[in-house]
Amino acid sequence: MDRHLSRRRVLRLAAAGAGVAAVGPWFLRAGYAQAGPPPLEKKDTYTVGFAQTGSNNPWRLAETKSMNDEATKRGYKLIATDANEDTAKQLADLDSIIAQRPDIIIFPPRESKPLAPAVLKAKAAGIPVILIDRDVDHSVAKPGVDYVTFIGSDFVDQGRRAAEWLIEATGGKAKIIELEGTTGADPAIDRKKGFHDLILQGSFKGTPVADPQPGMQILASQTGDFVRDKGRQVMQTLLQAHPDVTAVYAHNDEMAIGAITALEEAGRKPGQDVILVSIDGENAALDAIVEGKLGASVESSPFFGPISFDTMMKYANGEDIPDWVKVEDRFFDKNNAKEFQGKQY
Ligand code: GYE
Repeated sequence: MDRHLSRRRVLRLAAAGAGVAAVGPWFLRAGYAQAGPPPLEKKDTYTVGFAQTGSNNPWRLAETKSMNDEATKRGYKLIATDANEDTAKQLADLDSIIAQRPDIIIFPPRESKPLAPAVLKAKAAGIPVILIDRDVDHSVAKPGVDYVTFIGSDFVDQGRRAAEWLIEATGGKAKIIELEGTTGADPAIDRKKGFHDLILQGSFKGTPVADPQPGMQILASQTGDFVRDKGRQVMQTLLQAHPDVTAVYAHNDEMAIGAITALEEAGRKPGQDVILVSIDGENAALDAIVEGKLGASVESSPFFGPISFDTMMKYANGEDIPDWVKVEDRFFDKNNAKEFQGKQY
């Protein structure tokens, strides 16, 4: 056997080889209990399970459309569900998808810990899983072992980039309100981490990258659930407790736009006396940047259709898939927002 084959590839080849001689579910075959994710057969067409978390913001809608469009383009059948931003419903949706036995399941886990067992369930049913846009807790389910891969952004890095921009824009002096994403969601955990590391410790992933920032103070952090109106409401409340706020870090654009409304309703001038930075890069955010109300937005792309199906095909072809298929993100601020205005989602 070629020593240069990776362990994962060896396991996958072993599992595939076992299919020729043995009968019964692949995961029960002797010696393959430790094998990686269930294999995916090469076929002309596929049935793909897609369990969306919800449809309450433009980002989610753009992602769903991207998955639908790509499935249609390739002539694949999509079994799609929408959990209405309810973690228990997403678990139930996945149970029902598993029962329909699709060839593969591709989904964004709403929360990283509660959804990890669903990945193990799919594996036990012999259905490979690709996670997109949010990851699960690796202490429960592991990429390359329990599921094929995680396709998505580096959320810690997004938080770092937002912090770097804010330090620069405020000259290292700011009183910050942080509007967090959905509690327990991978991007909310990591976007907080990347930002806090840089602001509070002057370090990134354990390595010093900037001077400690004694002038940057985080006044309060609270979840706005990645939703515009919740962002507005939370900002309204936090503004009363912290009228001295001079900056807002929102984990997504929708909450930043909600915060802009709350600030304006309170007679404040977003972009002037309160500087805002957020993440995603949706059309409404580009408009707000051009209007001078939002300072910058770190991109987090929702267009997972093409990359999901390409990765799935590579897996079916027996190619090596890294544990993390990283999506590279651009950065939008007043220097380039006009150029992308109306071209996003
Ligand atoms: O930033 C946010 C959405 O999981 C990366 O979820 C995604 C995030 C995205 O609701 O707008």
